[in-house]
Amino acid sequence: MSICLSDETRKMSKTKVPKSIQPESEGQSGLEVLDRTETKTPKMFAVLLLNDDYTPMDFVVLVLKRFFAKNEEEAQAIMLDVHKKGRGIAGVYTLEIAEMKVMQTNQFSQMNHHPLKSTLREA
Ligand code: TYC
Repeated sequence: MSICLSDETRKMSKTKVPKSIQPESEGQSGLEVLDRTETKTPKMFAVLLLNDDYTPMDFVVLVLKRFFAKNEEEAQAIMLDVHKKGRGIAGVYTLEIAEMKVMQTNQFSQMNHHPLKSTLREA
């Protein structure tokens, strides 16, 4: 069984939960006591932007602002880094969010007839 826990509580995995804050035992309440060692921090994934020779720099900056919540200066810096090095990190997210960002980026680029592509890498 899993439960939604705060980040603080996640870090406490394997620590014993004091009796005073444990739910009543199964017999009394019908609920089983939660095994907190089962909760894990999620894997994180970097969304990478790939360089190409044709996508306008302004369009890459727009993508970084629109889908990756970057401000103008951050977006310019990431775009130039990708332009010079061939690829670079647009943002780091859990798997489902990272997959959504890749889809949004690639679809928006295609809609605007630019070859810009993004991809995923475990962080
Ligand atoms: N290299 C592109 C140009 O010179 C700009 C660019 C930057 C394209 C980053 C893609 O991910 C990219 N117009």
